[in-house]
Amino acid sequence: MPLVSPFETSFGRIITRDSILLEIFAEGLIGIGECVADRDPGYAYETSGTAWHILKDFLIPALLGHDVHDAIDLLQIVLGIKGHAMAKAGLEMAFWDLLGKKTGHSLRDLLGGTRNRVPVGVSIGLQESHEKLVATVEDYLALGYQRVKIKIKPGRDVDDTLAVRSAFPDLPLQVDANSAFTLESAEALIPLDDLNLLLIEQPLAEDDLWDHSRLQRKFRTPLCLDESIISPRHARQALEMDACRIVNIKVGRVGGISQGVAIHDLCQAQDTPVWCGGMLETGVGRAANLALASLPNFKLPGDISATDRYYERDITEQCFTLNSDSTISVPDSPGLGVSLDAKAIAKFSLRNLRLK
Ligand code: NPG
Repeated sequence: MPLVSPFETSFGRIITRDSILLEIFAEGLIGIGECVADRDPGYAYETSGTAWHILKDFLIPALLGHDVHDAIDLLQIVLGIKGHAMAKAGLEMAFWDLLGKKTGHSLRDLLGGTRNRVPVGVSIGLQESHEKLVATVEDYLALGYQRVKIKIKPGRDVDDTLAVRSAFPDLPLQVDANSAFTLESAEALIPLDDLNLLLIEQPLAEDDLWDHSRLQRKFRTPLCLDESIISPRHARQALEMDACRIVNIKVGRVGGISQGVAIHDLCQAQDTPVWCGGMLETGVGRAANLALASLPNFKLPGDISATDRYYERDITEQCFTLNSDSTISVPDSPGLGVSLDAKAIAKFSLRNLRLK
């Protein structure tokens, strides 16, 4: 699916987005889910290719014909399959949608969400110049977004952030390095501490909890971990060693909605705020993000923007729009609360497989 504008991060430039859409057929109902693995292994090791393989050859065969009562059951069935969180999460999302449709409850209600609309922000990729960056921020503020995240990488860090901060002194602003620094090169980020940022996201490598805790000691600004938090256990360990003070939760990265809820609960018990990350999802994954972000400890705005920030044409019949208070409304029909636009699916489909 072509993005309305290219999205550039420290790990590369995304121009079109691939995703795997899952449909589970059971008891006359269809549950839909989205696997957010990207085409390239820049953000994480999983790709749409590895997810297709793991789903087709392992996860779906393990599930077919089983009685599955809840998400815990589902995760139990796939427990022996190591890793591949995004593949598992796509399947689990389709299961939640099915469960919601069967019981007549929205995903928000199934999860115990407490809000009808959730605060959101916009994530802005690396731009070619400071002028372009500031102009892009301005455009999104004019659309009503009240929180901005910018991407940084070595050599494009403090100056970029300073340009935005100088132009918008009071803007709730955060930066995301997508693991592009080392403990040594992250010294260059120290001046960010004076720019009143909400957080600095994932400066160091994903498998580097310990160095994040060494780095956090040098900053007053909270570090936030994204790539490093791949399970509730990693979240607990990160908090125990003060490797971060805020946690980003992404359904795909943590292996499913129920894992996301577990991390939410764990952080809540320790007074650590969480927020919902985004992966340029289609309307399917966006609906799941909104339901998750309606839980009470999602204290910071999510990377969940309106449909038109990503796609001219989405694959769901519903579009998400920004409310005037920089929130997006959480779907309240059964399950994810979205339905597929068959014509859009036909237009964008690259391949198709049905397993019985
Ligand atoms: O609004 O969905 C969004 C994009 C938010 O910056 C965003 N996502 O590193 O968190 C990230 C980044 C991302 C995009 C990661 C695509 C992986 C794939």
